[in-house]
Amino acid sequence: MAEASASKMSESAKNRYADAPRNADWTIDQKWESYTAQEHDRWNRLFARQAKLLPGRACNAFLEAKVTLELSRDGIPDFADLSERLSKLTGWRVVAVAGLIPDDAFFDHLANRRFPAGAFIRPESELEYLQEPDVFHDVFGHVPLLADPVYARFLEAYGKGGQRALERGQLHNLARLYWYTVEFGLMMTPKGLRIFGAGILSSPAETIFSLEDSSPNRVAFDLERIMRTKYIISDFQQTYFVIDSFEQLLNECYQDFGALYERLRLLPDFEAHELAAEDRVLAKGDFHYFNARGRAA
Ligand code: HBI
Ligand code: FE
Repeated sequence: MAEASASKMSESAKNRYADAPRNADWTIDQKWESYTAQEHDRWNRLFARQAKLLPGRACNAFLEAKVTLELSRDGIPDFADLSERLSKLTGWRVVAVAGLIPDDAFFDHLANRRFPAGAFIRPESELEYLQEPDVFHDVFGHVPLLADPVYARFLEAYGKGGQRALERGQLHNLARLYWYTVEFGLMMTPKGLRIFGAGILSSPAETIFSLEDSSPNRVAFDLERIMRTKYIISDFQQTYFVIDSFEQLLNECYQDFGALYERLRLLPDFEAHELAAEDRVLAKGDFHYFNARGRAA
């Protein structure tokens, strides 16, 4: 009994929304007025660090939306206030959740242009990296691109695709698409590589690593290849996939996934560090960062 309460304690100590009463769709009340000065200050410090690093590294759509959505306002955004501005642009709204929610609820929200964002902010001790998506990862990392009309349509389509993948029992294939684009995607632009993945946009270290380190592979986006590629959740990516545009991402995903899923069933997976014969390789990684840490490579 003691351990359980201790781990529960650590969960709710880290995330004061862990025990918040929730609705049937897993949303909770953000209770914006309950944020303390310390929590707003932590957001401001996380924001200031990335606001300095991202110009010249994040894609234009992100940098423009950060301004349009007035994300530079002081402190943690009030989701109702932010949703007023966002919904006028693309119909997307931001709804508060306590943390990860069941896949079916998650996809239903995306399919209806509601982005479920964690209401808690990471503790000082986990400023650099945390597993659970907190308000900085979700709102600073994911929300700005929802102001881009093409990306907004892609993520809604992803939500609908997720519901179908769940029914087919092939969610793991679709989760890889989310991971290597929505979370860790790069984009090739006339000015060079730019970031659009939220997991990178909300991480100072990976912002630099993903664009400038010689360790990882960088491979041109290929939907089937990505759906066959395993991923690591506890370290930088060993392979980054690069799209040409959000239009490409949307068009590639407007196909009959049923036939694709059938093919995937018969094809072997790729490890996160592997290159495939059919890859259009933009950069072959030398893996020095991963080898130095004794990671598989
Ligand atoms: N819940 N709040 C939240 N945020 C996520 O990113 C999330 C989730 N539940 C499920 C999930 N992601 C993934 O399993 C899907 O992307 C596959
Ligand atoms: Fe995320």
